[in-house]
Amino acid sequence: FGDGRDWWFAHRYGMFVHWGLYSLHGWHEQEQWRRRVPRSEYQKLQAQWNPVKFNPEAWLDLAQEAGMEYLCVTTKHHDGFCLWDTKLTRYNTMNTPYGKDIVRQLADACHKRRFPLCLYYSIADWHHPNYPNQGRHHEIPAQPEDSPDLLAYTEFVRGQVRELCTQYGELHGFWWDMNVDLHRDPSINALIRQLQPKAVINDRGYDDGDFGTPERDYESKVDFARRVEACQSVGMESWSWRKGEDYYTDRHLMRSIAKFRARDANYLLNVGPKGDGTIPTESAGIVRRLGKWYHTVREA
Ligand code: JFZ
Repeated sequence: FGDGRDWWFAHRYGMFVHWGLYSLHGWHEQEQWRRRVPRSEYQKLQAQWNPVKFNPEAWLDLAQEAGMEYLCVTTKHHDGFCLWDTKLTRYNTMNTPYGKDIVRQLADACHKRRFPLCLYYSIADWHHPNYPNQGRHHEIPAQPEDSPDLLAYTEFVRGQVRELCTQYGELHGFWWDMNVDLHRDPSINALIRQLQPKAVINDRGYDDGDFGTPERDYESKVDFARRVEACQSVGMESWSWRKGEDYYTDRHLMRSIAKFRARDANYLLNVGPKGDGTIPTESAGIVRRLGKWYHTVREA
């Protein structure tokens, strides 16, 4: 890049975190859609959000122990629930029994130890009345109480991006997900670039961004002519914590990480904390064991 984003080439391995209301049930981050839970039902989870054991230092300790060099966390997944003190919707962590800003705590902890922080943000939104849900892939059916308006929704996204890029200090990345509409508005990435010059931006947003984001099933088709950041969950079924999850073997994950590292690509290994804020022992164990191996690879 030849600018502030170059940190990314020296930090190849990061921790991805999927965490939100869905973590309370421990099934899947797309529970609302996959189980066809009515919105009115699903949003009751807001009254149960109280992750009293959440400790950003513990997450970062684990990441650093494992040789990971940056963090990327879901500020808003498809369910629309926001983990920060947003003024643009009441569907956020402040209006819960917990009542505290998660992104604030993570950002403070990251800045204190100079650990790069990237923010995941889903454009698909199963809660916002302006998001034009039409029942396409990764969308719920149109809801009677909705007022679909893609341009109004885009302004909502812009406002949230502005909050995230101005209220939490330095960001090192913005990780878009699921622009189902393929609505293109390059001014949104331009805003991020203006406010956060060190932030790398992936290709799932409003333009092609800085790099491609292949997932496990797409490894063979990866276009390494582009810059790449692969992402992979430790669990086989879910990105968020799942009770009784089948975890990948260490060997499988090592091969995957090594494959991308050998191509000078970046890699996000994902864990899903439980509803109480702790990272499940199985996931933490995997991350730790891979870390022992990764330290030897990195030095080599
Ligand atoms: C998306 C989400 O739907 C999922 O819940 C998770 O957050 C994951 C990281 O991202 O799923 C995708 C998005 C894009 C592709 C595959 C799964 N893709 O481009 O291959």
